[in-house]
Amino acid sequence: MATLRFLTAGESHGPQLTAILTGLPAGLRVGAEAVNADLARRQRGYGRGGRMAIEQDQVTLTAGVRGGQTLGSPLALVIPNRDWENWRESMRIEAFAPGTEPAEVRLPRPGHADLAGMAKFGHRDLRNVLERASARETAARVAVGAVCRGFLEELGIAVGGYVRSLGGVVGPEQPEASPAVWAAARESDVACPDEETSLLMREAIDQAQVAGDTLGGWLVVEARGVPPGLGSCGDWTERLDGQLAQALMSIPAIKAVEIGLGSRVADLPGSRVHDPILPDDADPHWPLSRPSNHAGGLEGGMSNGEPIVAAAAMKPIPTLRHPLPSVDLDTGEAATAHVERSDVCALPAALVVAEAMLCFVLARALREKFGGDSMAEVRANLEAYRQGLNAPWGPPKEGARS
Ligand code: EPS
Repeated sequence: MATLRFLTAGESHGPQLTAILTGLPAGLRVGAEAVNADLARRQRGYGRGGRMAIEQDQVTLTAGVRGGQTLGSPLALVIPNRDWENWRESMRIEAFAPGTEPAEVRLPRPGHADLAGMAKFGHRDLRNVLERASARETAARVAVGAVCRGFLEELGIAVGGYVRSLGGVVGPEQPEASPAVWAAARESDVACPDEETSLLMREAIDQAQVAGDTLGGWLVVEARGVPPGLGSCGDWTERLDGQLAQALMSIPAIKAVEIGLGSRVADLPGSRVHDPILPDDADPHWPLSRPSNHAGGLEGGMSNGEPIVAAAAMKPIPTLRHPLPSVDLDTGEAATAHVERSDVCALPAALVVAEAMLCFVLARALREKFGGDSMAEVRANLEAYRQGLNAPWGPPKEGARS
């Protein structure tokens, strides 16, 4: 079935993260090396806490691959948590013997899942909420995204991104969907392609750390080489912009998503928002060009052949070393929120997660449009579609062809 889906399981301090990805065609080259490269990128980043010194994320592929290629069966990916060694007792799978229960977390952190999760699941110990709400889960998404990235690359589609602003420090405007910008961002430990801005961002993180505070920012994710016509205007669930917004918004701590010009469209007249369509015979299969890409590559819920450009705003991490007011759930009295080891800023990591989600959403849309059970079939279907885009477009008018 050409429906791409994935599930993840695993607690932050449990034994491992597990992901299952179904719906890939057979014959896609997959290996731990490419997955581990993205996992390593997600772990880097100025402002991470002590946890990243413990973890060295490495994937094991345990199903769906033979001889370095997918079989067409579900893929299973496992990432052990090295920190599990330190949590074996308090995170044990088996029942706690009476009298050996670990100390409970009872001081909900404003901005975290603690309070709502307690109400929802009926947990006393907030650790039962925070273990899964933790962004540790995103390592599994990055593993899935890396496999999807490999699928996209085989079809000539590249995905990258960068950090546009961090803690209010805004970098200079960057050229759109530029592999050089993506490469420069990969060299920076704040994922910013501009060196001077990177220094200022690091300073902002240092200051936040001293103040016991945390920082967020804006990240940008982009894709080049996406064929027009992915997604659909036919049904609200099929709109690719809606799917992308949901995928990015589902990343922990993301509070806003923009596509193309984003919220700026609200204040501009249509003549300055919409991208003109000009004749241009550089590509015989698509003989037109767009002098601007304010739409971010998406019109009517479909890809339009231009680069996909989306941005996401991450809020500052809610675990504060100088905690905010909260309520002690044992007494109902005013207290300060729970404090535990955490990150000052995880924006560079969130960028890698956002790239992974973009890879997944595009791979799913390609699977839906082009089907196929083997890579050869997918490639042939995509190629036939591209050939069919030849101008003049559209089926011939009745009686126009003899
Ligand atoms: C997180 C808290 C920190 C982060 C963690 C997310 O972990 P710990 O509580 O073990 O110090 O480092 O992120 C990861 C473990 C990761 O792999 O990204 C949280 O509370 O969300």
